[in-house]
Amino acid sequence: MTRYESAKKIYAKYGIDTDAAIQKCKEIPISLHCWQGDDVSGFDNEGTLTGGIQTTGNYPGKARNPEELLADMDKAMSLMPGTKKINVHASYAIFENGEFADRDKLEPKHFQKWVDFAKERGLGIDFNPTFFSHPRIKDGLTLTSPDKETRNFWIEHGKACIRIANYFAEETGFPCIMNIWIGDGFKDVPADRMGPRMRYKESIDAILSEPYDFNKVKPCVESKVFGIGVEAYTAGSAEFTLSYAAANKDKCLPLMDNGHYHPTEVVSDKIPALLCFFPELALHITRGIRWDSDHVVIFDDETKEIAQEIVRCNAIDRVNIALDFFDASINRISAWVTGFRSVQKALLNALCTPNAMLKELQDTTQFSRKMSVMEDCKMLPLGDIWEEYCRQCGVPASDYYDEIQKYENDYLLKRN
Ligand code: RNT
Ligand code: ZN
Repeated sequence: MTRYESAKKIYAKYGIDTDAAIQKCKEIPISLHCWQGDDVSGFDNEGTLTGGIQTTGNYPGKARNPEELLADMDKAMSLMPGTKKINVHASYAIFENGEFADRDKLEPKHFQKWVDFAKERGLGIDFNPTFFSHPRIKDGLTLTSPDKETRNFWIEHGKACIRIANYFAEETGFPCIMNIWIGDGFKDVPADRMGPRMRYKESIDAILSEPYDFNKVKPCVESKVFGIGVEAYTAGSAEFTLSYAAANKDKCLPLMDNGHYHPTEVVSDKIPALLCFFPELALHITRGIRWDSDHVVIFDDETKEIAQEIVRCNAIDRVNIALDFFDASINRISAWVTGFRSVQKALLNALCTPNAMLKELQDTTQFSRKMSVMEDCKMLPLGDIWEEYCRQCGVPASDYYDEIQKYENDYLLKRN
């Protein structure tokens, strides 16, 4: 008997069909963020990263242009089991020689290379307007700026991005999740908290007045509790964005980034709360550490619990999963691969959990037994299921770093 066959028997005792779990896991799309590959630099300007986010570290080999970034994404994806989408930021527009369009003037053609790349690989594309790292940000503000011209510039950017998101959906045949996140906020105690939020609300209204088919283009609003340099206040707080999404359910979704809440709040608990009200929602899966929201995702308790809730709530088709982290202190391809695989492990683990049995124990108030079964489940041979899953997907189940090390030696180290 192989290790998989023996593991399969053990899981069967809990009523779990591991073949079905593997099959299901293969089908859940996870959106791979392009911005891990170049420390969120983008291609449209030379300036520094702003908006309250930061990358730290200067590991060699960062992608310097579209060719390198796409090659690196390909390498990373070759080590990831399961279904991928790619997640592109507007600052990653690819201009032909000498050409340039500012963010308010971006057009679908500036993203044609991304579409070609996605189509050749059968991938969907998600999209993000980029409201950071740009000279038109006035005093740290974009859509909330008291200056009308500044606001309008960014509204035009948002509208241009809806048109581009629509182009992605049309070309790839997959819906495009288009996430609105702004870093607007204040370092110190504001004198007016509501004003910027009212302007933000009106600005999102204006962006979403651009026509789109909500089945194809799915705008989201992402909240954040604070950013670097905007410690006292962010306009797009949790209450603001969630209320906006709730009040505009016919045209946008709430997006939760699990690095954007107070440290003892957990997104795993918020998922089932939101599912009671929203047909669909979106996630940025990340790993928060103290003040930072963007560490590489690992196979830790909260990642497992997020996946558990998606599976337990039977919400695989209702939760749009994307990754969002950026670490410049380690091999960037390894960061992508480890993060993506961690979410896959968490999903596989959730699919291999006897949820119906555990729910029954809860509903019949057998809490001691429920606890003991939950603890037993932690010792089940998930590694053997993972091994089989990776085998079927044609990727290594472990030791994937050797492959990355080789790529580093052959390509990355030659970039500096
Ligand atoms: C920042 C938000 C946002 C960004 C990306 C690059 O805190 O999480 O989603 O990370 O848009
Ligand atoms: Zn995010």
